[in-house]
Amino acid sequence: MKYLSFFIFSLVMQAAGYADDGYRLWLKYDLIEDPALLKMYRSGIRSIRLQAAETALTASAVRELTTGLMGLLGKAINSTNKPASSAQIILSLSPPGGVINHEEGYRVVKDKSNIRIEALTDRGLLYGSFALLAYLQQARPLHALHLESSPKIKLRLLNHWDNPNGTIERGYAGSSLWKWYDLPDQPDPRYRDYARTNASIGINGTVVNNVNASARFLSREYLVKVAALASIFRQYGIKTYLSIRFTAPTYLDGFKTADPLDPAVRQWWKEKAGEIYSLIPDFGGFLVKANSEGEPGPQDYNRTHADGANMLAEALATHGGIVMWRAFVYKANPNNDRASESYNEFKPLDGQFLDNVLVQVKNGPIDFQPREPFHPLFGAMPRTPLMMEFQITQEYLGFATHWVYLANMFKEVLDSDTYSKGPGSTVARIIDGTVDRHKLNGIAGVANTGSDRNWCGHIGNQANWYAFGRLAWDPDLQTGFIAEDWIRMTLTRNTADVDVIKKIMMDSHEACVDYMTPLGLHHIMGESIHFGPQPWLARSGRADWTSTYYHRADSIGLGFDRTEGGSKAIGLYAPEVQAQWKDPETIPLKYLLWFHHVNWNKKLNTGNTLWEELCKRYYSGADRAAGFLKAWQNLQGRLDPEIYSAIEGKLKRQGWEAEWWRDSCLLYFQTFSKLPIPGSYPKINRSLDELKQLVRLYQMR
Ligand code: BDP
Repeated sequence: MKYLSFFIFSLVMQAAGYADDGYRLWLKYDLIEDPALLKMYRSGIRSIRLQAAETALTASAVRELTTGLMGLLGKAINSTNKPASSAQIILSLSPPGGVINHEEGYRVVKDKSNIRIEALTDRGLLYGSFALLAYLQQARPLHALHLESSPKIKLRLLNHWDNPNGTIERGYAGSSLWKWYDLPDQPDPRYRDYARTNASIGINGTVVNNVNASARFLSREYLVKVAALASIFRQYGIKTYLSIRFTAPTYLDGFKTADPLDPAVRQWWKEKAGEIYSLIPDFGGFLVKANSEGEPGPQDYNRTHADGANMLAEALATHGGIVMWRAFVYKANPNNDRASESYNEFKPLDGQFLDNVLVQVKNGPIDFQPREPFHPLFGAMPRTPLMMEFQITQEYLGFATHWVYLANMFKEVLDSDTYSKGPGSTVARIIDGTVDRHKLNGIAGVANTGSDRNWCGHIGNQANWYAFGRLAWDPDLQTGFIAEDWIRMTLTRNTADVDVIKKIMMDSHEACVDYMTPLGLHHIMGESIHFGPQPWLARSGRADWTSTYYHRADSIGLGFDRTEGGSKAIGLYAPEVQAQWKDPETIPLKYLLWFHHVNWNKKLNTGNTLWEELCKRYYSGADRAAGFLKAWQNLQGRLDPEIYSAIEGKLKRQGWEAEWWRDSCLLYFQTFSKLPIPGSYPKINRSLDELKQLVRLYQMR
């Protein structure tokens, strides 16, 4: 009721001319503007009938349909028990063995007189209802309605890096959504909107706290708070998971050890699991960052990652819970190549994990850089389900000031062929379990949400949350289609304007890579803040936290030699992949400097020398960012004014920051190449010293 009244309130506010602050994300349900279409919808949809048992999930489905249709059609569409001869939305469970063969799948069709949402389960009905609403929101014709879909990946999770004090690690959209001090007694109405939004894109799980985890989440005091969140999320088919601190027994119960082979420690985890499940019967399981960046783990007790994961897995197994053990580890060894570390530690453990353990691997071997080749573990651990970890929050892609449509980056990784079982063993087919026949499989995205009214800091980057969900459901979807769906639901249904926005989005990742880290460069950003350029960073707490470690610029050339003659990290990939990448003549230019140290004057297949190509990329990237602003400004007066100017402001900032990156990187690399920036480009009229000071300002206390 509370929710409905809020919704009506927003409708009234809108009708009164108040602008859109982005809160409603892609679930806007604004009145259909086209009179003919509105008429068609109104005559084709007059009631809703649930022809299945009422459960929490079907109740959510019906509630969402009622609210959505009220907005879209501008009139109340009630739910009824009575069959109608026509214009009814009927939600029913279809027989097993029928057209739908997946427990989360759905079918939404229009027959002669009614609209049918069919699924094997109440969860499928919920997803089908959202699919119908999305279809209507995009102003598609009723007579052509035929949607059939089922997810290819089983666990589709958000990971929140949210801390108990309300801050978010690498969060750029305000503070945490979870108000731990108010929970469990005063749940924020926003939790339901969070859950609805996730369900609308098929996300079925959420890890609510940071991987750098506080032990307090496992205390009874906090578990009760987590249970309050879980009780809301559950109504939308979302399971709740926790990141755990490996040494929790020492914090919470005075244990002297957290050794995973110690019987008392094992017993502690079993009892803890029992306690969690008594409060949260459908609890999902644990996410673990261990022996990584100072977090404790089994290696502190001379045990392996498998020992640690299996202890937890055993405690959760009787309750149906799982462990997601992260492979993001890299020892401080200045002589090693960080790109090989995680592979070297985890590959030998293949086959040693219990059945309810997944190893969660970041998309690339370093750390969520603007572009990385796929992580060499994909395809290399056939006996272990590998879960994908993408980062939706833009830690290394300009925070919430740059509009970067990450779907293209995700897709590039998902489509990469590992060749682990011959051609076609793409990363998508590894993580969905097809290649190595894993029933348990999953994908996670580090969330970009926060307490900002528009949830993501940048309204344009709401699309990344959306696209993550869509690709998690079906990694084979085309990113252009996803962008279009999102734009039509979020910004405009005008086809010409949709095209303008889609063009910006579709070039945005490539442009960002060009003005930040073109040609395979990586990890040259501002120290610790991970914002702005700092390619000159040569000293840090660890060698592999500097920039010079990665770009290796010298008087001869640029790039990290990871070939046989260098760090040999290329050898971690399948021979077919190595064959493409080992030769600087054949490697796709986007990965060139990731794997090769290339002479400044070397001619590339573009006809330019490396130096010329580098200049071209930096200038072109920054120019395109400026072009995004211009293209956007053509939309003035055609979009909601508040959304228009919010994004316009961000694009101005992005343009400025793109030039900051361009100027810093080119002036710095020029100190090695000693070559002029071709005169055809506008002259850089600031000094390297000024630019060095700039990033320092952002880092200053
Ligand atoms: C790095 C972040 C750090 C995270 C870490 C992780 O800078 O804040 O804790 O990843 O994924 O990218 O554990």
